[in-house]
Amino acid sequence: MSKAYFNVCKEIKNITKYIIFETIKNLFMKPIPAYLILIFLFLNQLSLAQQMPLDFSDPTENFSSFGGSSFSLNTDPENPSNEVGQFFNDGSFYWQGFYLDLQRVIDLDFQNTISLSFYGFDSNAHTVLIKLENGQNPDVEVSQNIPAGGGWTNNVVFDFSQAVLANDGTPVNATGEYSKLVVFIDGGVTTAGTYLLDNIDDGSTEVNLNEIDVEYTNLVWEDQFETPGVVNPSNWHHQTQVIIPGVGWANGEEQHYTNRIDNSFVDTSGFLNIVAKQETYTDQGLTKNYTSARLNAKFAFTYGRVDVRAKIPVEAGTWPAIWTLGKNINEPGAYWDSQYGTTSWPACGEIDMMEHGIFPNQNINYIKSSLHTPCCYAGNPNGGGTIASDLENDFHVYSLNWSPDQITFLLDGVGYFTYNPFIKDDSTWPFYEDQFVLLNIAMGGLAGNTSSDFDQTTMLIDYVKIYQEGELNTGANIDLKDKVSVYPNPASNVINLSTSIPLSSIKMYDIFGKLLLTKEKNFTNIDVKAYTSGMYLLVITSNNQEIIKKVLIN
Ligand SMILES: [Ca+2]
Ligand SMILES: [Ca+2]
Repeated sequence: MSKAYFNVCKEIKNITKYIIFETIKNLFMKPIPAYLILIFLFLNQLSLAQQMPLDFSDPTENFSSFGGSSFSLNTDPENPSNEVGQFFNDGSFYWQGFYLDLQRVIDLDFQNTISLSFYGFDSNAHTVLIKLENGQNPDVEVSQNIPAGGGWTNNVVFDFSQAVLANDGTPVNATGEYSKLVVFIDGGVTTAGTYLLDNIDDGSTEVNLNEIDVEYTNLVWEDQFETPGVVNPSNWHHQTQVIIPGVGWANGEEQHYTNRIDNSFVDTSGFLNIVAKQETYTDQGLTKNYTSARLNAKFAFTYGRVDVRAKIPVEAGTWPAIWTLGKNINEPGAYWDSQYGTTSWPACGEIDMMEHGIFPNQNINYIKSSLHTPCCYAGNPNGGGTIASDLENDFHVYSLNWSPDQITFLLDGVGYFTYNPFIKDDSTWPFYEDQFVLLNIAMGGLAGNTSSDFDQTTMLIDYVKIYQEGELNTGANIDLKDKVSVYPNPASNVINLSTSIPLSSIKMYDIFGKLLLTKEKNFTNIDVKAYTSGMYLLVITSNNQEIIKKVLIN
């Protein structure tokens, strides 16, 4: 739904390629041929966020591979009811490996060992190296020998209190959280082979990643669409000014948005109707083949829950959406632009609660939720989808639960995707300022063509409700950890804090416990330019409760 101009795709590819090149360079400590970078780029897009421990019973426990290796799920040759991971090296490269990006991090402060079971089809001795990346601390690794003999070797323990730094081999008692698990089997030699791994265990227990972390129960804004006729102008703004002058809307879309009652109205049954029609319509010097409506809520908020009960159209060529944009978006014609429009898309942040119709390879009942931020936008943003029952005929409740620490999307009260980047900074997490809800149906463009007999279609919306924290919830029994986020982390110049509750003090300590600063006002940021690189602790106090956040200054 965003301004996903096609020319940004090239830029994204270049940025992605650079990041991946740097990653690979760090992995191998030397430049590698370009074709490997392309393989890595391709596979990188397929990687799925996962959590430990890994027993391969879940088909999404799917490692990505690089350097000529490949990963697949298989069954245990000694136990047909046990799923295992199969790791294949073709022997073409010294450092063939496998990785998994973890949505829930490995925490070495909780347990500093990782264990696994290894199966060799051959009877040779092997080495397995586990490397942890994308952490609070530098990358670390531990290697273990698998004795000759073949078959299963169970409970091989990798002790990260005796790890080495991946970049120079310095021994280190590794600590902290890491979000990427990398496995090399017989790294450093060009030996082909097929191996099985199972029960990769860091001592943690799987959790429901889509469980919401903060319950928002205080209704702060709603429209139940109970007054038939025009859309309530105190709640909604009709956004009709095209965002690309002389062209129209983004993504090759073919509609004009109008403020006519033909395209949006409240019916006598209590539903907002957004109507997309096929008609020739000229506005702003542009003639389009479709009209529709795009509504901006005249209410913006930071953190909370949005519930929208709606029935959405599924016809080919239609692109219904329920979503939010930053109130600060610089987009002439948007409701908040003239007063607050300082920030370009995607730096303003975009949260797509529900989009339908632009995923041609998906089931007709597939809906997707996506985040657009400076790190990740257009083509392949962070997101996740689910399949609803009978979208065309059933009302569903589409929900967004946005806390300082995570954004969870729910369909009919059941979470199906959570965005929770390990490092929250302006590139991954512009979601610490006001957003506002948008409702619209776009036509054509990424949604493809309509059928020849298309006349018009309607999105029916029963209500839009926004909840925030209740007064009672900000009292003594809050879980402070979920209420305060610190970003960027690592930081070089400034550490920002965002919070939905009042703070009373922040104290910063070095790792030896020496108090470095105390703040009792202006809790929005801490200037850290003067501090040397390393780990520091922030002790944040609210209502006599404390939370400790580890921050890395580099
Ligand atoms: Ca298993
Ligand atoms: Ca209603």
